[in-house]
Amino acid sequence: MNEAAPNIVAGFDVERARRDFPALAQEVNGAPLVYLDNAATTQKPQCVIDALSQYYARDNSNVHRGAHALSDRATVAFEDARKKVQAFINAKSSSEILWTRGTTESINLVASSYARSVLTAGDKVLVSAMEHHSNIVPWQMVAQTCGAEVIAIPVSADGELDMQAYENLLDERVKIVAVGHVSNALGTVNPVEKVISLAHAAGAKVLIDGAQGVPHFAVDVQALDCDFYAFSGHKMYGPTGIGVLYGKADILNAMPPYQGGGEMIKTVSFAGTTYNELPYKFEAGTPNIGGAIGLAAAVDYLSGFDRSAVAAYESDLLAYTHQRAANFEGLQRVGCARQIAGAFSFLLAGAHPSDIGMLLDQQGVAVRTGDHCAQPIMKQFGIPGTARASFALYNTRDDVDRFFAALEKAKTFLM
Ligand code: C6P
Repeated sequence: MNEAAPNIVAGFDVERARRDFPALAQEVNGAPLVYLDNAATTQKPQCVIDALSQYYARDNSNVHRGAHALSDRATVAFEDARKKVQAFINAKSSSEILWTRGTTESINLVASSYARSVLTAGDKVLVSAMEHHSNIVPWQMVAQTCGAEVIAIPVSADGELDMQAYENLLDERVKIVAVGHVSNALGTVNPVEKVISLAHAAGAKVLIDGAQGVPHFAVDVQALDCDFYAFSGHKMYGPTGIGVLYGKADILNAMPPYQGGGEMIKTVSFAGTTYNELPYKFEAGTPNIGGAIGLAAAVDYLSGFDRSAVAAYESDLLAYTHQRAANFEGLQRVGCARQIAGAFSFLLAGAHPSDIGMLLDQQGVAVRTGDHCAQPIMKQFGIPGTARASFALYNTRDDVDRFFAALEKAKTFLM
């Protein structure tokens, strides 16, 4: 560890946390792994791996269906997981927690069901110019079918939402505002409380894409007063293939179902079908039972920490990264918003981001390169993409030092 590196910051013991993640203790290309691709997906703590393997080893069964002990056990664990997620984001009721495959499916659900039923020709959906494609394309697909428009809220050269332009865009034709809590490409933390209150004053509903928010700080959907909040299990130490859509009960109750099939119905006949109550109305087919149980283990894991201590630790790490970056010749930060979480996007003069990624990987340092599924903001900045180091609670100043040492070495090949 770097000499100045605090092992324990604000009551959070990072070395202890690192021991929970078996994947971190490996060498890649002959060097100890420095995993800085956490915005893509985080590593999993042993308790999540154990929850998954115990479920498949002992309790594997379908839920809400079987008349036997294993099905009862699986159903109890699956519904307990929903309650854990409810408490984790402080939703009013567990029926407001819908299981999905992840953020992408959560947003598609709202677009296909809610947006399709409310949008008419001339209506508008506002998204920010820094959104992930998952929070742009589903709205475009629906807007195309009904003559509505998807409009980008401008973003400054620093990567901040232009709140004045946003206020100017809000009129009675805006039915939906969809904004990321934290940008995966730039790390910008958006002022979502303000975004939500302004949208509500204009009569619009708000979806917050929390894919990069939930992993870094505590989220309270009632305090935010958002109408929908979407996130993925795999970016918050849980399994892939499981995610959450939170929605206010009155809105979800009024929405048509998303997919048809088993579980989402009350009665089926050729004369007509009636639908199940929340949350099952939106959960057609056999769900990802193991995934939900694994996600509950991740919720338990995160909840075992003082979340504000972890957030302070991560923000100290990012500040240290920015400090080192400022003294690194040829490095240009992409995204310099006043409030940043999780991600550090950058370019090296004269080097293509994918070459940076490859040269870092050869030294055991994992980062992501490319447009990060955020082509509109890359286009605005006039760049094809960036290299991105993204952080989780188990990263250290030593990781940051090794990252810059590897970057220094890469530079000798690139420039
Ligand atoms: N961002 C990244 O490396 P899914 O794939 O459904 O779990 O999440 C999609 C998604 C939606 N919104 C934001 C803000 C995201 O960051 C992501 C996923 C990954 O940045 C993969 S592109």
